[in-house]
Parts: sequence; C-alpha cells; structure tokens
Amino acid sequence: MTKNEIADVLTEIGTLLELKGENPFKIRAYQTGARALEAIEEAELARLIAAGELKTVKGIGDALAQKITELHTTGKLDFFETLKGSIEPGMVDLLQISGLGPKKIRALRDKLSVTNIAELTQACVDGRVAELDGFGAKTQEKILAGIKNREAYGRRHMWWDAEAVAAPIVAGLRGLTQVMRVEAAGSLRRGMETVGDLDFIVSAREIAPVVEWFTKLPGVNEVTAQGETKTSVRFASGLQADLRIVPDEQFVFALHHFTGSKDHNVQMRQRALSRGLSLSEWGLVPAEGEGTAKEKAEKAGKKSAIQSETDLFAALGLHFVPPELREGIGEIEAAEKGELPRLVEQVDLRGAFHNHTTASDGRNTLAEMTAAAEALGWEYLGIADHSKSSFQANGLSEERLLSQVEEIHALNASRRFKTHVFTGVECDILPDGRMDFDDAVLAKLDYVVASVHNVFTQDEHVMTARVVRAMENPHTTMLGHLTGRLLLRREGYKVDAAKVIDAAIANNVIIELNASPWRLDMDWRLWRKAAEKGLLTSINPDAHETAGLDHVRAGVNSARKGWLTKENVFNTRSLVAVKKWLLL
Ligand code: DGT
Ligand code: CA
Ligand code: CA
Ligand code: ZN
Repeated sequence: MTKNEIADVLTEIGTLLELKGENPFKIRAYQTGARALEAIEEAELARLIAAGELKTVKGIGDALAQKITELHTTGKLDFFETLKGSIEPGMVDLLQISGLGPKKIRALRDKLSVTNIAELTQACVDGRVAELDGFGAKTQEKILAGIKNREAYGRRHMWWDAEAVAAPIVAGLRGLTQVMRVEAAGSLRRGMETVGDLDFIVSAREIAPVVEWFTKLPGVNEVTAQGETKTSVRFASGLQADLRIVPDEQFVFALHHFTGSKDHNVQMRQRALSRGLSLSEWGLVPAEGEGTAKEKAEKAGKKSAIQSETDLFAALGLHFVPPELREGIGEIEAAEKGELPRLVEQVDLRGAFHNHTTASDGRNTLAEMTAAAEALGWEYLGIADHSKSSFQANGLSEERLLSQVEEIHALNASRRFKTHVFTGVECDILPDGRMDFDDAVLAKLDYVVASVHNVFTQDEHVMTARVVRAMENPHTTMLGHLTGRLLLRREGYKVDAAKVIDAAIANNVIIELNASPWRLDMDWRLWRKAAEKGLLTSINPDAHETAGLDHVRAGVNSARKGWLTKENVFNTRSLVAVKKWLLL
C-alpha cells in the first residue's frame, strides 16, 4: 500500500473507533499517525520500515508503527478487518447525515437499536428520537431533513466521479470490433458540475455483442432497461448509464440530441423549423411531406451530407457550438453571428496557484508537489497552505509560514526542478474581514489567497462586507472559493456575488475558479458576465495531494461553461508575465 492509502486506513480506523466510543486519545493517535505519515516521503517510508525505525517518527508510536508496517508490506490489517466487522455496516452512513455526530449515533443505537438510515427514518417518523435525552423535537426534525437531503443528493454524482466511470467504458466500446463510433453525451459531455446519469451513443454494425459487453461491465449491479435501441444499467455506486446504439448515419443526430441540453435542443429545433426543417435524434429532414420524422430520416439517411456535428450546425447556418456551451443561454445567437468565444483549454495552463502541502493539511510534501507539477510540464506552482486560524486544517503560524518561505526560496535556488515555486498562503478572512496575518507577514509572500473558512452563518450583507474588506487589503491577490459550497453536500454561505465581483475588479483582485471537483466555485453561471466586466480568474486546483493537481480538468470545464477564453485566465500566462503581474 502507498502511504496515502495507509493514511486513509488509519483515518477510517479513527472514525470507526469514534463510532465505538473509544477513548479520545486512542482516536487522536490514529488521526495524528495519518498526518505524520503523510509528511514522510514515499521512499523514506519504505526505508524507515526496512530499517525498523518507523517508531522514531514523531506522532507514530510502537503500536501504530506495527500496523503501518503490516499495511505497507501485506496491504492488509487484521485489526482493521476485525474492527470493521464489529460495527454494523450501516452505522458509518449515519455520519453522512448533517447534525449527527458519533455521540448521538451511539445514543441512537444504544437506546433505540438504530443501526442504519432506514431504521433512523422510522424512529424519527415514530417520534421516538424526539423523546431521547439530548435530542428533542427540533433535532428530530433536523435529522429527518438531513436524511431527505442525503437521498435527494444521492441521485446526482460529481462530474469527476462520473467521468472516472465513463472514460474506461468509452475506451472499451471503441475497442469492440462491431463498434464504429462512440461518444459519451449528456451532462457529462457538457461538463456539468454534477451528473444525473451517463449517456453513451454508439454506432455499430451489430447490436447484440455490444449490449452484451455493456451489461457485463464490472460493477454493474442491475440491468434496469433493455429495449431495441436503449440499454440501461446501474452501478454499485448508484450511478446509472444509458447506452444507445444507432445506425452510423444517425450517429451525429443522436449524439447532438442526447448531449442536450434540453433548452439548447428546443432552440435548435425551432431554428430548424423556421427553415422548413425538422431536427430530431434521427436526422434533419424537410418538415413538410409524407411520413414521420423518423421514417423520413431513415429514407434520407445514407445520402445525408451531414457527417459531423460541425456539418449539422453548418446546415442550420451556425458555427460549431462546443458542448460546454449548449445550455440554451445565447450560444445559438452567438454561433449565428460567429461570435462564439475561443474557449480556454487545458493545454493553455502554464501552472497553478493555491495548492497545499504537508505543512498544513496536504498529503504530499513541497518537493513531491513540485515534482508532480514538473511532470505536468508546468512552468510554475503556487503553494498556499492554511493560516493559523484554520487550526482544524493544521494552519501555519507566522514562524512556520516564514520557514516554509525560506524552504521554497532554497528549493528554487537549488534548481532541483524546472518548475518555479511561488510562495503564498491561503489566508483566513477573519469574521470582521481582517486578514489572519499582519501586513508585514503577507508582504513577504509572492501572492495571497484570501478565503472564508469559518463563521459561515453571517447575514449576506455582513459576509459580503467581510469578503470585500479582505479584498481591499493591498496584499490580497486572489479570493478563494467564493461561496464555500461543497457540491451535493453543503450549500455555500450567503454572499452577494455581484458586489464581490465589482469589488474584485475595483481592487484588481483575481477571483479563483476553485477546480476541486466538489467545489467548482465561483459557479460557471456567473463567469460570462463577470469576465465581460473585466474580472480575471485563476483556475486553482486547491490540491491537497499530487493527484489533486489534475483537478484543473474540472476547473477548465467550468471555465469553458462560463465562456472564458485564455485571456480571462491568469494561470495561462507565462512565468515571466505572472512574475510581472505579481510585481516580483
Ligand atoms: P443529467 O443526466 O440529469 O445530468 O442531465 P442530461 O442532460 O444528461 O439529461 P438526460 O440524461 O436526461 O438526457 C440527455 C440529453 O438527452 C438531454 O440533455 C437532452 C436529451 N433529452 C433526453 N430526454 C429528453 C426529452 O424528453 N426531451 C428533450 N427535449 N430532450 C431530451
Ligand atoms: Ca445524463
Ligand atoms: Ca440519460
Ligand atoms: Zn480553502
């Protein structure tokens, strides 16, 4: 097992022990151990284990060293398996309900024998939860609401997770000899931040073997529909996928139709009708005359001049509309006038800001993060660990921050990596809008990301004033995650986005597009107008481990959905240009 996988196991052990009501010191030991482990380089871990010196590491005692060694060498740990076996499997799910901590969960199990969400729902409906000491009617109501939310949210999936499922399926379909063309369509192709289900469009010479392959995919729990042209399956994660197989001459029309969005399709159909044409998933045919659209399309099919989506748009007098823009919010008008923006692409990125290391709550060291950035071919990497008020994220004191700055200067001077590292901080915005560090400290950094991390419940005008005040600090380079939302999990705090955008422009502050797949904040719906006003963004991965740098892919999706070009995105600039902008 790698150190991050081992750290995950230790964290999970901590959670399970919490659910069991174990001694807090023991629980803490696992959490500390996980963090200590993350601070060690992978190779160093192997060396320490081989030399039997793991327990000399601060935060790792005898018992923990043994467990880590076992995991590292065998990939398994009996203690962990036994522990998992001793807790009802539904108990961990209860932790996902907002307002329920381990203590309450234990009380529910001990007093009401509740061990999963279904039992908890029933107990709430019966009014038994309200009668428990320390609960009451209000808490019971909150728990029920929490359960409802979880179910509603459970129906959608983060784009990142959906894409990870879809990519190998597309590749697999492409590899089948019967298959001619394949694309993933739907919200996934449009780069939506969350995805309801997957939609695959395939043209094939033969249907049965393709359907067979699809329904036998690993992880398929259930085949939910099997018709003439459409097969649907459900994966263990709850994610569903539709596969549609069409004759090759229909492929472009099916792909366009099932990419959507619905609003875009409605407008496209209207446009076709105004030209005497009927557009459908089967084809583009004259609206007049005998037969249904499907019959006409099938008749016309083989001789259709439309071989690609570009041809399809052109047939309606339009430039090609990238899937990300197909939301029915003016893209067709722009495509008609040839005024679609040239959207930013991932290859345009020359580096990225706002990344964490083991100095705060990241899982990889400065050197590991820099090596990963170099491997991506990035010219620069901005580090921004948490500031002291974010103690839950191991935020840095002034002293620790300044020693990190020294460390970065030394790393740059050593020329160990081709990637230049910028010194920075993700500085907490205190509840009154002051910054967590004094100006003298901030002045020593190359750049500063200002973020709200606590007191989320302020009134909108208070929160707005708080954020604006932070942006007025001359050292603030960027505003972090505008609303603090966690997709499918937590609403953002209330803030007047229009006011913040205006203040950012007035103060020459960048608003980040936080590319973490569960944030994607500021929301893509706000970018088009903001960029037109002159707002600059930076696509920031907010990476907490080396793999997190890749999250810029999700950020690029959202930027494209926000009609952003390369010029709107700060981290498409060269190292020299960035240094100049930062006055370095
Ligand atoms: P999702 O799955 O909820 O994230 O969103 P989509 O956009 O992937 O929606 P989905 O899977 O229901 O259908 C894919 C596309 O197919 C959708 O964007 C537009 C098109 N489509 C599907 N059903 C209908 C329909 O009943 N009417 C229209 N106009 N279009 C539809
Ligand atoms: Ca879909
Ligand atoms: Ca679908
Ligand atoms: Zn943050």
